[in-house]
Amino acid sequence: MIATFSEIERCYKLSSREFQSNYVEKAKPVIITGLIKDWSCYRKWSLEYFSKITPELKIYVKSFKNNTIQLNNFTLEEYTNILEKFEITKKSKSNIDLPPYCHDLPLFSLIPSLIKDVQPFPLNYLPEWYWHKWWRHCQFFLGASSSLTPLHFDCLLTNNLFFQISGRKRFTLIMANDAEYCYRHGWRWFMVDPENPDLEKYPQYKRVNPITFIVNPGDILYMPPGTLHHVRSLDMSVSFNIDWHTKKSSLNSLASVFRGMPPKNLYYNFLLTMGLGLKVPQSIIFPFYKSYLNYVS
Ligand SMILES: O=C(O)CCC(=O)C(=O)O
Ligand SMILES: [Fe+2]
Repeated sequence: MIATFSEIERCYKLSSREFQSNYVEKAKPVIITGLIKDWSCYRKWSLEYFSKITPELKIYVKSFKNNTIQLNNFTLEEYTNILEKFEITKKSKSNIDLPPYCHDLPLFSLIPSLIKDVQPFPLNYLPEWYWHKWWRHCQFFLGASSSLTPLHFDCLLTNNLFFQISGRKRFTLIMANDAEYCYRHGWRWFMVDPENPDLEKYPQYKRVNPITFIVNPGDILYMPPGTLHHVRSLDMSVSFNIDWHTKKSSLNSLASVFRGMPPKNLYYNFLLTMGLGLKVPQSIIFPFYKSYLNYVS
């Protein structure tokens, strides 16, 4: 079956059964509202708060330029100062350079005291295999207003639950079966810019049905495996995600070796399949898997 959707659904407090049967099994994206409104992180988390707890924490940040990713290192304090200065300067000056983006940082492992700020966590949306120390699989995104993640799919072809904590983001989603019209480069990036598509250069993009919408603080966005996404921050923003397989998606991901998935990704997917399919516990898999959390691809 070919899935095309013209808009994103917004559902208030989905039960885990509805989530599985109406969205995960149908590979249909959805925004879940109302479920995490009592988390204490909304009151507490700001870039300043993170930086005050661990000013010396060394982080890496990314700049997406000309289809490459440049990496830089800062302390958390240095980085938050850069963002603050940017937001102030931006009010009076239009042509200032966008700061780099702190993108895919496993912050719960680096600052474990943050885990208590996202309780109760909707574990029943995830396969039981992930319940043990689920937070180890989360990646954070901290960045300035206007930050951009160019069009891509998540590199292990996992499901993605994305939690927006502060600031808004504009997402454009393209379903996996339209990827062939988006001009892939490398394994998971795409040449087309959905905000300003160049149809002379990329004429096949006319066939695509993108969905664009805004994700607000307190929203959870679900993206099925292989969904292309382009993400523009509209404000200074804090978000995190958890990427996860079902047994079925882990097996599908292994088959992607025939579609160009790099051997390293295959290795990580093999480990996850051992966990989800053969029930090898996290305590055995995770030591081999954990380098994935710092894998830039
Ligand atoms: O929020 C962003 O800028 C990117 C999010 C993303 O690509 C993801 O969650 O996989
Ligand atoms: Fe992504």
